[in-house]
Amino acid sequence: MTVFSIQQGDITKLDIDVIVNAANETLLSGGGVDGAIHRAAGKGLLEECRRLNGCQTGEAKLTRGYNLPARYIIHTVGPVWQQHPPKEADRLLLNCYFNSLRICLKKGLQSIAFPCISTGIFGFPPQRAAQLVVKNVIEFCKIHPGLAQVIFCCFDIESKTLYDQAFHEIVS
Ligand code: AR6
Repeated sequence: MTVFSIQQGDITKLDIDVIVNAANETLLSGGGVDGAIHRAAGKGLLEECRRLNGCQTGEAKLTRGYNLPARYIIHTVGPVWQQHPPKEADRLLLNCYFNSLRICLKKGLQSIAFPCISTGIFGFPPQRAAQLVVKNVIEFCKIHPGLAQVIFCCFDIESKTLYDQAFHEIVS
């Protein structure tokens, strides 16, 4: 059975098998959580990312964690909210989560932490994302057992409140 938790804080500090990066299609670093992960992981990460030839929206790619406490990083690219009809943006956002979880299952990685993908610079409405993500990630893990722990790592208190609400709506 998978244990889910919602935490507030900096994802780069988590000592866990995998943290997920909300990257862009170049995988060559940017601002937000992407910049924080590259700063904390060190130069080796950018060198490995250069060899990956980018990543399409909704897809996900694995690298080592370098100087992070996390052993691995999964880089995924969320949708830019303004560039898609809402239902298509939902589908692409969920692909980021599902493809990241699939990599963990395939590699036997037990614990993963996600940031609130696309809800910063990429402009996806945070409440819509929280409700969509919590419901569908829980469902995915029921259908595909094998992960021990999934953390939703919220940077700010507003995101954490939205995730707490979404979680309670589902379990109540
Ligand atoms: N730990 C956890 N969450 C964080 C951290 C952190 N250290 N820093 C920020 N967040 P964003 P996006 C939260 O903008 O919307 C980059 O330039 C943040 O508060 O990082 O997917 C990439 O290269 C927000 O809730 O990612 C892309 O070009 C969430 O992480 C673009 O931004 C996502 O915000 C991706 O935009």
